Amino acid sequence: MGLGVLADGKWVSERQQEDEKGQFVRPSTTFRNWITVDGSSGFPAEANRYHLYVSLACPWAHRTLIMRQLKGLTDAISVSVVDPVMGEHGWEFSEGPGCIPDSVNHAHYLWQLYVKVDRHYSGRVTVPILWDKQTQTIVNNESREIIRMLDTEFGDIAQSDRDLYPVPLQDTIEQTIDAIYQPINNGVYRAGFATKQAAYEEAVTELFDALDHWEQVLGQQRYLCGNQLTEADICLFTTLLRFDPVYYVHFKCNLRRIVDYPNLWGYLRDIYQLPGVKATCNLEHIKRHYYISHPKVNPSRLVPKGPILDFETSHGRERFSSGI
Ligand SMILES: N[C@@H](CCC(=O)N[C@@H](CS)C(=O)NCC(=O)O)C(=O)O
Repeated sequence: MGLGVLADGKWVSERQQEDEKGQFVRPSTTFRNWITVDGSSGFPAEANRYHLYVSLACPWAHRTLIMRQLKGLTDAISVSVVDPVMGEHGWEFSEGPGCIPDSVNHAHYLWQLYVKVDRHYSGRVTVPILWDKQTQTIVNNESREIIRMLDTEFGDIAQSDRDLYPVPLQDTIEQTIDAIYQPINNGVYRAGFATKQAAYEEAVTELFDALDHWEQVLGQQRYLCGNQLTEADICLFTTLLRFDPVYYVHFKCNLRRIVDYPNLWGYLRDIYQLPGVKATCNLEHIKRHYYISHPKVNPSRLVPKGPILDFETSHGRERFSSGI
């Protein structure tokens, strides 16, 4: 059993996800509408209108939860959390620890939401999903775009005036998110889901070259784009958090751990310790999801006990700037 897919509105519990070279291919997401301050897009920013469907295990969905916290949008945007284990029916809702059932659509499986929006939907069923309760549709299911909307389009509804996409840094932020995506955010999956040695080695080499590069950068400045926290940092953080507990072992990304990189490790703790971030980090969900949901990678489905990690120790990164 592997990852499933919708075909003409019907759930199929197995799909091919690598090409003939054994390389993992991630198809692009399909719902790409925008919420805007002025409502010109048809989806005006409003409190209590939008809902996020997330998994606490998923690095892409985790980005949106962090942004919701940092922007002070927890009262305005509600959330459902799927069960960490993706089984025969894909993501599903449950009453397990840390899970929040679907109070909006009362779905049992996540694929039911995609079919509700499009009876003939074909494609992957992924989190995160940004849902519009008013028109009962999926606004967007691409994390990079969802965090941008939460960051820039909610005006006074956002209780924090923190700006993670400041005008002078916008080009740098876009370039940085692009630069980390393929080798790092997607790179761990390219390594872990590769089915041929060459594909795996290429992914791992690119991954560690990129980590080495950002380790250098973070020896000079507090965050990826300078001394100010930006969207790019949220995008990197969710991958780094999962690295030592999961990717190092499960996805065979084992040249080095994040704790072996002094700057990346301090940076990871710095962001973890920002008010609101720790509450979004659930290592139980993270570990259970990966080790149990990918029987092709881990047929025994045993979840390792370790590693012992302390994200709470002082990180010393104030030496670069007082922060945000
Ligand atoms: N490009 C998407 C990727 C989302 C994604 O791949 N989410 C994973 C969870 S980590 C998922 O739901 N996978 C289910 C599947 O592939 O069937 C984003 O950034 O939002």
